[in-house]
Amino acid sequence: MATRLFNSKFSMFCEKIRVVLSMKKVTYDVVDVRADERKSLIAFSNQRKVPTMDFDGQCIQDSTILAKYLEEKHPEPSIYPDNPSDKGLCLMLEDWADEDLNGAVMNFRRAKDEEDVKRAEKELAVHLENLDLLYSGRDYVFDRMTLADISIYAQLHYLYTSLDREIDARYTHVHAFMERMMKATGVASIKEVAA
Ligand SMILES: N[C@@H](CCC(=O)N[C@@H](CS)C(=O)NCC(=O)O)C(=O)O
Repeated sequence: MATRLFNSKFSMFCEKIRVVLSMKKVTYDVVDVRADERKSLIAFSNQRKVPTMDFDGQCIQDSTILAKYLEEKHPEPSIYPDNPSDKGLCLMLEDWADEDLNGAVMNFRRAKDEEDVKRAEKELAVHLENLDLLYSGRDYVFDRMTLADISIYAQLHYLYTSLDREIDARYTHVHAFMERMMKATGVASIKEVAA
C-alpha cells in the first residue's frame, strides 16, 4: 500500500500539488505518466488527467480536490488562511489562477502565428499588472504562503519551464514574488520545476 502521484514533470497543476506535498512533508512515489503514455494512469483512474493520486487504492483527481484532501489528512502547516473570510478569498484566487490565469498562459501554447502571440501577450499583461499591484508591499497574498500564492506561482512558472518565455522586467513585484516562491520551494533556477 502506498501514496502515489501520477505526475507529469512540467504540468503546472502537478507542480502545484508537488509544492503542497512538499510543504506538508508527505512522502510519496512518483509515476511518470509520460513513460508509458498514460497507460498505468488510465488503468488506475479510468481517465487521462494529472495530477491524480493513489492513496492506498483510493483514487483522487484534480489539483483543487487534492489540495483540500491533503489539508484534511495533513493539517499542518495549513495551505489556507485561518480566517474563514480570507479562506474564501484564497479559494477564489486558487480558482482564478487555475482557470483564468491558466487560460492566459495556455494562449501561448495554442498560438498559431505572431498575431496570436501578440493577443496572448496583451491578455497576460492585464493579469501581470493586477498581480504586480497585488504583491506590492507584501510577500504573499495573506500573512504567510497559502494555496493562492502556490496556484499563481505554478501558472507563471510554466511560462519559464515550458514556454521559454519571461515575465517583463517592469513587473518588479511579480519578479520578487517569483524569487520568494523559488526559494520557498527549493527551485534553484527559474527554468527548473519543484520536485
Ligand atoms: N483542473 C485540473 C486540470 C488538470 C489538467 O488540465 N491536467 C493536464 C496537464 S496540465 C492533463 O493532464 N491533460 C491531459 C488530458 O487532458 O488528456 C486540475 O486542477 O488538476
